[in-house]
Amino acid sequence: MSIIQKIHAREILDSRGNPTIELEMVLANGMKAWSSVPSGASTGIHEAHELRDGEDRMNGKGVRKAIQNIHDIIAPAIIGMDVQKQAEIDQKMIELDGTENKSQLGANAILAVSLVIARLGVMVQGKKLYQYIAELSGQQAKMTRPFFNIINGGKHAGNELAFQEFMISPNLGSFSKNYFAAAEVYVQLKKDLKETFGGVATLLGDEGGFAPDHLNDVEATLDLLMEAIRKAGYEGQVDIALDVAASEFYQDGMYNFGFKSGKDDMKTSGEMIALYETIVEKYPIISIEDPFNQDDFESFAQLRNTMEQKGVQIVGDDLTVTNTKRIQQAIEQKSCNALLLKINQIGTVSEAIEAFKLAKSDGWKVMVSHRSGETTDDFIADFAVGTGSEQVKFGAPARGERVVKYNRLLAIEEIL
Ligand code: 2PG
Ligand code: MG
Repeated sequence: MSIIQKIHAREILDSRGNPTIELEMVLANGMKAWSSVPSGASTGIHEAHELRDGEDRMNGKGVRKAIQNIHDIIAPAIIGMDVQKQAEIDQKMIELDGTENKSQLGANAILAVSLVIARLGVMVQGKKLYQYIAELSGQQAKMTRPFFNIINGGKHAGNELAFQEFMISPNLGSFSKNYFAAAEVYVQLKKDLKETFGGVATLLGDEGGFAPDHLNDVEATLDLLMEAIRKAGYEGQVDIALDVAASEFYQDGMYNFGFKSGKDDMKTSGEMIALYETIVEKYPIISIEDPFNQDDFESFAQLRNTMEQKGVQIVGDDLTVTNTKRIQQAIEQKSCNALLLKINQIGTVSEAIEAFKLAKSDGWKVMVSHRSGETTDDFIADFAVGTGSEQVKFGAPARGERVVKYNRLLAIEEIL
């Protein structure tokens, strides 16, 4: 009786106050589940299409058309199908859409359905979601290592910092130890910022990290992190990761560090590489995401080549957009050795698993990621454990839409 009987979607708000989709599905046996869909701000141009209404209402960001597509086109096609047929249902939606980037129905519409199908598929089988994902992906479920974004810049903050994310990753042997240590560093950093720069420096960016208004220098920001780590008592036990999100400040073949202040400060790719070399020597950096523009496979490869020996991973996000074609190109050009995996970049659970597998086939690490605009849906926590992905980033160890995912990992760790 795992037959889909009813689908109802509604417009809700995400963590930035923008509309997004929440969806409820009911089976013939009375089982029910819900899903909701996140949304990025530093969105890669090659991502699947997020359908927005584009009218005056809600700054053009309404999702009523996407919801109408769910009710009028997707629902009639999949009502009556067995919810356990994830791959078939995902494929059906891809065909109904018929475009390369899901622009007809909207990747947001398709994703809401794909996520809830997985949730109900597992309920029917009486399993945990991560177990179900492990079966779908042919992997062994295992705990993952968290990366916490505690200083926000780029498109996620009103400050002048060009780099988007400064993440800490404690390495204390278990998820729960890493989680609580990160929270201690986070609170210490807040104290330090307040004492040194005043309360305004503790205002937050979109992912719950601090967004100090006076900072625009990469090394000064890293120094603040190192100081908070030391004072919190974790010196030598916390690694650092960066998401440069370089496409956001790529202008005319150069990188404009002054893109938010209006005072141009341009660097070439060569100067970017020199900057990365310097900070990797000085700080315990183990991961750099999107160090160059989203089509610059060559510079990525150049950096990967030098960083690999130093134990620093190069992560593709806007470059690879959880898309097997882009990942294939990155494999051929040796552009990355880690994949940032965002299910909504591609639009279905099945395709996200394909992307995962392809990255793995070349020995990459996988980091499962939230979006800067989030909901309280914690699906990606189970997805990370079920695929056995080595790493996750869900933002700061603070704010409801971020901690709901980390808290889910705490519960999974108890079971595992
Ligand atoms: C990123 C993400 C998530 P956004 O660039 O990695 O941190 O940001 O969702 O805005 O694309
Ligand atoms: Mg990114």
